[in-house]
Amino acid sequence: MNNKGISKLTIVCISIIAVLLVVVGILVGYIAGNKNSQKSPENTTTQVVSNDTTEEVTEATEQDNDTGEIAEEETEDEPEDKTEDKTEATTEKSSDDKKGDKDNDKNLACYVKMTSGDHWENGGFIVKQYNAVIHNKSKEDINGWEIKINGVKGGKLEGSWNGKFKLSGDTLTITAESYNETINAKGMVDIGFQLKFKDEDSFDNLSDPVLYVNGEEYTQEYVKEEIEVNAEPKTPESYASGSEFEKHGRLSVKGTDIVDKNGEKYRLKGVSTHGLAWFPEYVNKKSFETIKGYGGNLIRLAMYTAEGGGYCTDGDQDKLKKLIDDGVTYATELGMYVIVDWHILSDSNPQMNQDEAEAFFKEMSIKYKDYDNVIYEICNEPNSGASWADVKEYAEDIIPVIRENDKEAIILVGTPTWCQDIDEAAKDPLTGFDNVMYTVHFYAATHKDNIRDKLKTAHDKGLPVFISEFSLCEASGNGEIDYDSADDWFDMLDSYNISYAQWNLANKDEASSLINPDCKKTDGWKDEDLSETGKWMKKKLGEK
Ligand code: IDC
Repeated sequence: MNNKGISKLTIVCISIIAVLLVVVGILVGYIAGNKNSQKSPENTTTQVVSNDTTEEVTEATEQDNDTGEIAEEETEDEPEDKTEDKTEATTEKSSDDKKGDKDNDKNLACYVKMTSGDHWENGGFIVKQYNAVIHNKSKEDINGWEIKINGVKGGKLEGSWNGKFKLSGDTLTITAESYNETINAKGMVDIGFQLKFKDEDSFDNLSDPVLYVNGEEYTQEYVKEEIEVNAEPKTPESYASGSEFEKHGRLSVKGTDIVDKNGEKYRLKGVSTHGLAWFPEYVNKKSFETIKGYGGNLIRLAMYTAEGGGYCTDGDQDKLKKLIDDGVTYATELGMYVIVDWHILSDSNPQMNQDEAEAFFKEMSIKYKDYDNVIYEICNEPNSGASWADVKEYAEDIIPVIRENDKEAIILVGTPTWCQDIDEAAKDPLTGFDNVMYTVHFYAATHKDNIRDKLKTAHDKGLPVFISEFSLCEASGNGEIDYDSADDWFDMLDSYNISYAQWNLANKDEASSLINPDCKKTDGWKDEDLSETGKWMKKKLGEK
């Protein structure tokens, strides 16, 4: 072979190698591209499906969240059509986070909302707990209800409560017990059960629950109640000179703290009225002035929505609103802060009277938008079947109603189980709103370390907490007083700078009432006029 021949061969060989390199390069790029696309939310979705508590799955979920973020970042550099795909997939993902939660049609006047809770292994089965709440948003009582859930094939009932359960073939049928046959207008019925399957995927086959009334599938549409709101903005006359309000002005929320107009940490402390309909005589300027004299800077106006004379039941709405207006005026003139409290209680889920709540807060926020001392408490104590998901949904509707008028006021949101489950809110707080706080309520003789632990968890996670109601006695509002437990509570509240209002400014014959039952004075109380809890309140408000 001559030199020329060798060089020709070399050129051919080099060319072949070059072509091969290019092909390999393209292939590697393609595979890598495919690998990256595995981070896309589409795949993420599949991971979330196994919404488990095992370590492995927790990891998957976390990874998931990360991936969600990555996916969003990637989106920016991608062609438009792909971006659209990803947005859709992300939406899918977030609804998939609620996997296990099933509703029948929420546009119905009466519907079932089914949520799944914990699950665990037992004797080769996986057991999952479900909660099904029938919400009757209509104005009529519902009788003879029945729920059917399909896709239960291969499943077994492990436990159930508040209903009669029959599992036959593919279908689980739930009918009423004698005590919950009637679902009152605006009421709810709360049912629970545990299902078990051999494998986890089977849970995914469960259908949405279907509600039947008197043997017929329920189809009545929910018609939103349009409530006329007549409100004019009011202008505060004056705030007492030298008052707390004059010094601290409009408050806002920063981290876990309330801060004043200068950005300094601030703390509200005061009392809550009893139900405005029951003890209206304590809504007077001198009464509030007496609390101010003890060192208080806050009055909470508690307006029951369902109990006797309640705003949404048989109450005189104009009279109740007049009491609120008087209360706001007196507090303002005295330079105190004032909470307008939508005091749900036996109407355990704020969604029951949501239309009225929207109209009410629309009116309040139009009226008091120029009052920098007004705070809105959008639901006192969700309880019974009301989950944090329900409360959150409600808050996401009500807060914008207030914000439309009052851009900055502090808004207090109740938490499930009579304002004990603050940890639930901390797991999934509201997003996109400023100046929102979450409430904890305690009755020192009943609620102790277990609730304080929840408060600590929430505080550690950075959740701003407000104690809009507490007393030293039992949860009934009566019974034993536990000073030691109250001290334990206040050690925590003091160290976290948590604001509070003590229940209740009235002379009812119950331990939580701050005035002695035989004292008829509605202001200017001397020590002998105050109950045991009243004396404690005076001392506490006087502390620096
Ligand atoms: C109680 C009152 C009592 C009244 C009752 C009505 O103290 O006089 O008859 O309500 O149901 C709460 C509630 C608050 C309760 C209080 C004491 O927010 O309305 O007031 N409490 O039971 N949560 C925990 C305790």
